[in-house]
Amino acid sequence: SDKSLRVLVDMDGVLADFEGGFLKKYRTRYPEEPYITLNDRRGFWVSTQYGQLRSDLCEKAISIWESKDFFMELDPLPGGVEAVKEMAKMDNTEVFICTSPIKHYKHCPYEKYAWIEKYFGHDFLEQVILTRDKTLITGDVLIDDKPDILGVEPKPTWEHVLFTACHNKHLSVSPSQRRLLSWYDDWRSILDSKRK
Ligand code: UMP
Repeated sequence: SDKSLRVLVDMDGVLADFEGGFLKKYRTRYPEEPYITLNDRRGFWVSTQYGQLRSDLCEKAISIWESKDFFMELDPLPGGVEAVKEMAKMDNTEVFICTSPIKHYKHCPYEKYAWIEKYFGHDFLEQVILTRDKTLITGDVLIDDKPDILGVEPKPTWEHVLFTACHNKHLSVSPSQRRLLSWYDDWRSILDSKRK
């Protein structure tokens, strides 16, 4: 068992509190508009559910994460930074943060690097993968809160472990799909089960 395990860890909704940060800034910027509590969130796309609430709220939602400082000011999710640091120190374990930037590129890619530098340090920027297609990235495990991770590669190398989030907690996933309920759940066992 000297072969390295490669773990890909998603950022928004797994390490950084995208949903909480969104709701706080949306309510501050649009105090008179209706909103969706985290408990009532369904579906990965915030903009889709806001658009269903009222059609003009789709673009108002988008305006929040397209704003300067949105990604930079996201709070870390409980236990995530500590877990990734511990993982990165384990023998035979490579960790990469694998995250999809929005196409409005003015702030998001810069702020994602700055966030990772702030919480993990400058050297950890070596571990960052920005891609809109995670199926192209080779790894043993991908820890991600998006239920359907699709792209041009029909057979990705990784096993997708679904990280529980407000928008996916009610989903009944296929029996073969494993979940990580939070960073206080047993991520070490998931990694050990993949070691060769
Ligand atoms: N995002 C949207 N619209 C939404 C919700 C999220 O564009 O309704 C963005 C935020 C992240 C990206 O930049 O999508 C999701 O990236 P991953 O978590 O899949 O890496």
